Amino acid sequence: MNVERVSSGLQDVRIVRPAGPAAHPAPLAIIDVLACQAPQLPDRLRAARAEFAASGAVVLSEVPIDQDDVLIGLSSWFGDVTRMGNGPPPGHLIRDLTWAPDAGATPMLELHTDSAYSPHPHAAIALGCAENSEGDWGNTELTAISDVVDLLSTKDIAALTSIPVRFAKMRSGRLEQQFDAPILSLTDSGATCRFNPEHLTHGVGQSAPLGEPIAEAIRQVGDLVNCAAIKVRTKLEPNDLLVIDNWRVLHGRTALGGRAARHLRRLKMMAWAV
Ligand SMILES: O=C(O)CCC(=O)C(=O)O
Ligand SMILES: [Fe+2]
Repeated sequence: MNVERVSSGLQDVRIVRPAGPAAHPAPLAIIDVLACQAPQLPDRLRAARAEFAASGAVVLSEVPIDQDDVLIGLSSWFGDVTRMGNGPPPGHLIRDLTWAPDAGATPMLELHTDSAYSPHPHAAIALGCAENSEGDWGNTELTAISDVVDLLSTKDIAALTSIPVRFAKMRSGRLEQQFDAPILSLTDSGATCRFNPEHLTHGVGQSAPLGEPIAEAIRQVGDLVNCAAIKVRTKLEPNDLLVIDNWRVLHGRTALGGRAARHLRRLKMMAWAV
């Protein structure tokens, strides 16, 4: 897969709202407001959405990441922004993911689907970059599941599409949520999957032992998602907003460390707008 960059052209735009305890305005109204200041925005959003539909991921650049309304408005162009599952509880429309050098090195995050343990995993997620680590730290990794399917054997595909496995979410050593489902689904419009090594390890630990066909197929997926020929590694720059289709593209990141702080702003979408 490729991850295209589309400039939003919003670098100098600021939303000015009347003072007072206003609720968030309707997301599409935010886009209207932005388009008055940046008339090229609707065309660029259409281009970004076409790219998202084609490849499952796109980077909108030159986004003022510090403006919550802008993040919510732009993300809503791709799906319904939700607080659900953007926690830990209570969920937030925008969740700040921060790392500072005094936290010490933090291991890599393996390629995964968000909320794989849920009956209906989030449709999409957006990661806005306020600041990022230096060098090879904190790089984003992406793998399209369609590329994995192209390399899987017919036998493994049969096991992955027909045999449910358990995904479990633990919090503080206690089971929070679990769901049994096949890892892979093949439809006329392409492949979708749920795959999360952490939730799979917890889930499989509590369910009946897996038969060899599905155990072997899971090992194959685990290897293939990390195959250098199909995995994309990219570094989010400040003011980038990466939007990922959570059903078609797995995401992860390299380890955190180094001297520079990292700050991403995460939004989650329940349903696709396209
Ligand atoms: O830190 C990142 O780059 C990604 C974070 C992530 O995937 C997550 O919080 O689920
Ligand atoms: Fe994630």
